[in-house]
Amino acid sequence: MKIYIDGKYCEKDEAKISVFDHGVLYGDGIFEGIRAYNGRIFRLDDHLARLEDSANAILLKLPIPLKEIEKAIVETVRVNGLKDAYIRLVVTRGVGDLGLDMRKCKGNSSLFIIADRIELYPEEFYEKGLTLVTSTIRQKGLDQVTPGVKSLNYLANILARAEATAAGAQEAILLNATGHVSECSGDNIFFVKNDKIFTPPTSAGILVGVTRNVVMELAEKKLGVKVIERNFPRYDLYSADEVFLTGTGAEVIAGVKIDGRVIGSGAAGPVTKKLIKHFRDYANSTGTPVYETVKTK
Ligand code: PXG
Repeated sequence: MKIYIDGKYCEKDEAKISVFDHGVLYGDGIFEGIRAYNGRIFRLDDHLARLEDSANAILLKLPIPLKEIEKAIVETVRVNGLKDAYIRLVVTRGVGDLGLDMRKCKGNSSLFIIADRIELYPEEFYEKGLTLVTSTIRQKGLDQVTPGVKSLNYLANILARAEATAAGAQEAILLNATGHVSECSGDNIFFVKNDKIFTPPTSAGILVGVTRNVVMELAEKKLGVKVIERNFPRYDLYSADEVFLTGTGAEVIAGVKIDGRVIGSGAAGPVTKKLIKHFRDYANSTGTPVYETVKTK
């Protein structure tokens, strides 16, 4: 496996960064999780735009222009010979001293890109759905570093996921400070009630998922249903006809049991199944090509 670090490709064992990097010392940095399907990178522009927004929000200057980051992502998938891949891109503040002052990171920020095979939920989960629990951990408030920034501070999400695992569930739902549903530890959340689809608005404190946006588009275009963004308590999930999650890793997947309550039929429902199919068809038919060379006359 070849890993991109600041313009060079190294073998996995040699892919290392400094212990003085503020990404390690303080979680000072940002990341993106991106998929490639069948030799094409899915919604790369959306991921790059979110990366740029995250960088701007934390006063981080990207080490190279976005266009060059795009090239590096494509190249990293290419040198690893992957068609279907999970791409993890990280930008850290770079090397500094032991203080919090970001001005002490005198060099550039650091960029590394890993392209690997993807670990997915087994296919049967797309039929039978996931078990979810509500986490005791609250979503970060909007007056903190907004959950919209995909920062390297993922401890709350990791601990929420650990609560799910301890309860025999696959994902954890995070409520925000007002008790409304925000999102899951690594996925956005939707529910279906009486043929309407709902999802929390950005003001609930969510990462604005690339998959979330695609699914909202597909719901409107393919099912003729406009997704309603509004705040809701977890009781709306308990009484929903269907609940589903969206994320780069999971794509679209049902949540069929929440805090011990069975949701709808207890398996992936008709709307979720349609969206799973439309999403897969779309993901396999679009994206930035990794291998096709531009034809010149
Ligand atoms: N909320 C959170 C907190 C996330 O981390 C999403 C929503 C969905 O966003 P996208 O843009 O992926 O639709 C995420 C994304 C992993 C992994 O390794 C996690 C994510 C994405 C890819 C891989 O667990 N989370």
